Amino acid sequence: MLRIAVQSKGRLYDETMELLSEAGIKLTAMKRTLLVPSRNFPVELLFLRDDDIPESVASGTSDIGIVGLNEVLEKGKNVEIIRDLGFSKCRLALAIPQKHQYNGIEWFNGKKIATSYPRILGDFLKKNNITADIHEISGSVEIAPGIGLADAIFDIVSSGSTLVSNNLVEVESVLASEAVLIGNSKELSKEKEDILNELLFRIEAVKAAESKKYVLMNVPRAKLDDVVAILPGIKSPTILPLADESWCSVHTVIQEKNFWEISEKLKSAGAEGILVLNIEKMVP
Ligand code: PRT
Ligand code: ZN
Repeated sequence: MLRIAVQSKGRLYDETMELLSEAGIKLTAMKRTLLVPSRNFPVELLFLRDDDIPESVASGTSDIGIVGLNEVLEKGKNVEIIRDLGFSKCRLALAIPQKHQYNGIEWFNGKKIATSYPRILGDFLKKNNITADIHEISGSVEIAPGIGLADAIFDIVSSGSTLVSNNLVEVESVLASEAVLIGNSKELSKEKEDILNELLFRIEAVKAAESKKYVLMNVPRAKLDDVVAILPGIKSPTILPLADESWCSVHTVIQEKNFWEISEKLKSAGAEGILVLNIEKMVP
């Protein structure tokens, strides 16, 4: 049985559960107890506050964990990043009141900065030879300058709207973060290692499918070469006959981000009835 530490509630929860579910891991009735085993895969989930996940993994209480990179770096525990998971993307940034003129990082010399991330901020300031007063607070960091508690803040930013509504402006982006899968350096038993490898294989299949679409279209046989030349398929596209022998059906997989550009070219090359489908998993 492999134990995975996950956030019990909060911003990481939904997508963590979705990823595990897409990897085929079903839980026994989710009563939101602390430790929930899967009913079809040899893992159990330990539900924790995100702050406690790095320590739980470092100490070996959990074998692996899913948590924000920001939390991993701030806690400074002895854990390894196994892979990026691509969700809960955000950044840790320095922000100052809009009314100030900012002309470079020296602005922060002698200033008081409120943050919940004193370690990451301390390292950043040191690297840039800035001497500032780090004021650690655990929540509502963005209101600190407005109430005279600090001159600036160092906090998580996603859309930036929290900064705007507190009359702050981002001036230095320090760390790009996202959810990561972490493990510890302790050697896993053969049994746990096999489970982890199977889990990673499944995560790989889910992630590989995420950015891709299955595309099918009808193409006049006479235009087939032109259409195939446009398609950046995984290998070569599948070509199936249609009842009308002068036409065929072409199936392939493309990167979603390329879809609009390619679909224009396909239409002008003669493709019709282009269908785009989601792919659930891609097993290499
Ligand atoms: O209770 P627990 O300790 O488990 O949770 P928590 O309250 O400490 O963390 P939680 O659930 O708020 O966030 C968990 C993780 O989500 C963080 O550690 C980040 O890795 C990630 N994440 C992604 C974010 C955001 N996006 C985010 N926007 N964490 C916080 N925010 C905050 C941001 O600071 C701002 O105050 O959300 C607010 C809205 O952001 P804007 O920029 O979109 O306005
Ligand atoms: Zn937390």
